[in-house]
Amino acid sequence: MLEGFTPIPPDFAARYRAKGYWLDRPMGEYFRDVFRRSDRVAVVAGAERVTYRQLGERIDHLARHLLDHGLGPLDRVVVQLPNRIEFIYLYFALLRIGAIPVMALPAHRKYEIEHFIAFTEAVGYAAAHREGDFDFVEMAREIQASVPCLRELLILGGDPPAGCHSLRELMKTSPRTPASALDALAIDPNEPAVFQLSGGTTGVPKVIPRTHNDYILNCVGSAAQNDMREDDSLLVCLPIGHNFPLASPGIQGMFVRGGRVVLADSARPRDFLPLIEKERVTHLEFTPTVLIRLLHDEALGKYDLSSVRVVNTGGQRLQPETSALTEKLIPSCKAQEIFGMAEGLVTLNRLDDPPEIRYETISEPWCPDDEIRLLDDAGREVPPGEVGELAVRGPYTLRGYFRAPEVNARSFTHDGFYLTGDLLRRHPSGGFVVEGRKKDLINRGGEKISAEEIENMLLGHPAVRDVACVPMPDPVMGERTCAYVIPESGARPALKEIASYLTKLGLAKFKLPERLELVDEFPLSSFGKVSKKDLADRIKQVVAAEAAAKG
Ligand code: J2J
Repeated sequence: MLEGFTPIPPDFAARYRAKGYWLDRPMGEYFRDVFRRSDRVAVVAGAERVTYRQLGERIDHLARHLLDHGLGPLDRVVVQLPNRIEFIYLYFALLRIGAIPVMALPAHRKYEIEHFIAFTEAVGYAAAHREGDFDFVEMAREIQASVPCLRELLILGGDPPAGCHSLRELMKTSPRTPASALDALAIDPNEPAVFQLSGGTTGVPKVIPRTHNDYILNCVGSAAQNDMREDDSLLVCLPIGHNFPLASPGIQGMFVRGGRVVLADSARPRDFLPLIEKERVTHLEFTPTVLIRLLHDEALGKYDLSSVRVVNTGGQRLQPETSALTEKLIPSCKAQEIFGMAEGLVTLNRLDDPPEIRYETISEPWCPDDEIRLLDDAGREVPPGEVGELAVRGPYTLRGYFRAPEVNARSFTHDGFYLTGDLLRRHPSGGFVVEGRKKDLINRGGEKISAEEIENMLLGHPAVRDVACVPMPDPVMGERTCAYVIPESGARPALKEIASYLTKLGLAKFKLPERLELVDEFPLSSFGKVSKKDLADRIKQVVAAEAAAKG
């Protein structure tokens, strides 16, 4: 077993196998067979249409190149590619050789990427050459100077400088390793297949190991609940490496069901609307933020969306009003909320449930062996109908973050339930309702920002004596980050200055505070800790008063 990985204990594993949840097949081999069995179109990416069989061949081709470069089972490769076909080639090629893709987001910058590479001891990094005026190759070189394990740079687009491999070139040139080497690799399906990243609550993002066994189940189960069929097509406009568009059910789920994946590299309605019409897309996966933008975009009425059957949202609570509006403006569809987490558990509400239940709840897990408890602060189960912290144990939920014994000690119960930090209530219909959360993060349009991470960085600013970051309500993003700062005496730091300080440290832009409130002291809770709840309530009131004043 990979050092630092916590497997599911043998008695549970035996049960999950006996019940057929775990297939005991490596993901690369499983998807090899998925790609071989069909000549239908699997992916539409720009002008390219790639069939299942072609996809399988190209993935194997790239996988052989990866073996040529000395990559192999359990090697980590940080993947930060945009929504292009090369993402799909590389992701599945890494799985094919048992190497572990570490799923970074395109928005991450040096601060995050360097941490992922150093922490997972990644030997490879894959990225676009440039995005706007940002040069990822230059960033990778800087990281290589301080993190020597990073050996292989796999670059998309541009003309990569010496020492980097161009993904497009690799697709064109012949690998040395024979095709037969792929099926001869020893890959244990109980080992981690993919590292997801937790938007998390700790100072640095946590690494989530997903095994071959659990990640196949994750997409097979959620695709069935999502009513994906062979004639269907899924639009992917969220960052494809995120657990939702990747596997819940996402592209993995759509491939298992034999349908088509349509890649969009922008989540702007005007960019993806023409694709929905042209490709007769049936399934959309959005965050509520993207959906709200779409519903209020005047371009919506200009396109034929009558092919759309299911509009999924996940990452944040979908308000019942938004579900109703979605079904009104796109009458062919049903809005289906997904409540999921990179750590495992995914629930999708049932498409045949009446609207009152679909709009209100996140239903129940589709897997009968997802065990759910709602706990009070003392760790006891709350009475039915009351709000408690969601704790979950099951065949595709992690038993420990990678190399994080201290975090694990507080994130799991002694009997292996993962403490999600989400507050849920059981609905009389049997499903669950998300009521809030107790974890210390900001959920900005579905992107999770750890308050502690930003606070730790801001404490290094010379004008900041103390800082507390809290969510500030926002009609479109759901939440944005507000930083409450106690300045050093005589200092009056401005928001711009703080943002440019964090940017210089290499922090991703979506994590920058968007409001700064200077205060003399923080309200304290009864334990004497900073009361974030009071601060969050305070900014909520301020924002509401400002909105009222504006009319
Ligand atoms: C309220 N909060 C939600 C929802 C996630 C599918 C969909 C989303 C994610 C995801 C995912 C929510 N209502 N419908 O991995 O497979 C919040 C919860 C949860 C956290 C997980 C998937 N859907 N959330 O968002 O790992 O707080 O995964 O614990 O990024 O998002 O975040 P993440």
